[in-house]
Amino acid sequence: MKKGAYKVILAGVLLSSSILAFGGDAKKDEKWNVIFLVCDDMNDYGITKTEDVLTPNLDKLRESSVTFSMANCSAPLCMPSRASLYTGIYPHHSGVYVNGGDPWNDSEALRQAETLPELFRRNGYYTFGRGKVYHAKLTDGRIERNFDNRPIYEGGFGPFPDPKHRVLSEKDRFKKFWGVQAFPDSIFPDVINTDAAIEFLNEEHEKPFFVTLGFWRPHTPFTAPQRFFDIYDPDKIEIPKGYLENDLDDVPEYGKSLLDPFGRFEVTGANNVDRWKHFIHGYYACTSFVDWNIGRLMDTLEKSEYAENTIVVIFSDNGFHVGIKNHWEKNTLWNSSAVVPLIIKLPKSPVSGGVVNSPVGLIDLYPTIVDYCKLDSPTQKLDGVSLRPFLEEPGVSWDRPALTNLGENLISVQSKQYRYVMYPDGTSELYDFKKDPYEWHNLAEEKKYAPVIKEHQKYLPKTYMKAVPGGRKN
Ligand SMILES: [Ca+2]
Ligand SMILES: [Ca+2]
Repeated sequence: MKKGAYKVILAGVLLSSSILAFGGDAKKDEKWNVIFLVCDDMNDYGITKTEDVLTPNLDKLRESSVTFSMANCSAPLCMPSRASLYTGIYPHHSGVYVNGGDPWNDSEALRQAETLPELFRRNGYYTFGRGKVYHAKLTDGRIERNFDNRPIYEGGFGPFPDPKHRVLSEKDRFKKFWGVQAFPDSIFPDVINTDAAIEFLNEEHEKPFFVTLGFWRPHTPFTAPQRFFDIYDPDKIEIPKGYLENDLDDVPEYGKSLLDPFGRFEVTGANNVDRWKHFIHGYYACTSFVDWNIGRLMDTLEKSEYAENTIVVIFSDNGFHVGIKNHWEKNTLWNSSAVVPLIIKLPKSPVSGGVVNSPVGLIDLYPTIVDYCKLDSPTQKLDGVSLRPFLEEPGVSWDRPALTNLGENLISVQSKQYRYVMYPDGTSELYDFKKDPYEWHNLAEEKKYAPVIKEHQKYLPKTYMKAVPGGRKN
């Protein structure tokens, strides 16, 4: 046999064994490890608008992963989004719609639910948690039920900028969260926590593991090491393409009432374009800083003994406005807040590099992981569905829309072509984002779209769990 022919046959054998291994069928007793990386307030710029935001490590990772371009959070704020995705329960079933309060005590659904780390532990896994995972404080004893490792160093949003680097506004009661400044690597919680996860991957583990690492960036303040600012030319930073001066003219009053609660856009936006660009520069730097930390961890994984039996899931808890619709941050039901990056890497997947353009939800992560890791079912009913069909065929036909919820009757439904937003006072919005990607033209009042709206209303919850007490708007 010619040497070349042997190579071809060998490649064929390797390929078929790879396909067998995919899905966990090759070695009956082998269990996948799982790494869950949750970013805070990272919008989809890093995965779909790479010409503006530099994320070389995510770009590289995407070549061996499946990327979801229309993944929606269940709630566009840290606490409810995380409570939902780590329990697999929609906000309208838990009553946890916004930040604030004591959700792990006051929501019966959360109290009784098994979180994903708790389920992994029950299934014989070692669970490792670092950084910002849940946002809300867990009830006593629950940390012990979630994680085996100690310490579970959290870290916080710091380092905070000096006053002269902050936005000064009387309305901005969270001044410390808002500013741009460079600091050395060593004082960033994201560096410390990533280092700990790297150390974990370099160790030998007898049990399969579930690692969840929560980054504090790119959430404000936009502090990062200097080199991440330096990769951008400040003169080339543009205001977002999706910004339209009179965009709010066709937004109902209720929608406007959700905007800019602290006057941040007022002092950094259209009235002061230089400052606006300065803050966008900070957001990009922080996104690249997270990308660098993800890259360090992925390089370690690749060189480790776990490279071929570890599932990696990377996502953000919510999106982020950088001025679109005169708004900074999240807390809205439009694409900027609701759509998040989502990347899933399955070892040896034959569809690596694929992109899914159907709407899915972070609500689907829990059932996806249960499916792939063959875990015993959790005690609660899961509201999502496994994303396995996409991970086997990214272009598979899919009719299930994605829900994003901010309160009782305050919800959006994203289908393949439209986003329907409903407010509690009965007003609404409808956007055809295939024709209008920045959601500029509200079609809800146009008669010919009444059937489209009716179709989307079918997916709205019939009832909403009463909100837990103590919630706040932002
Ligand atoms: Ca967040
Ligand atoms: Ca508009």
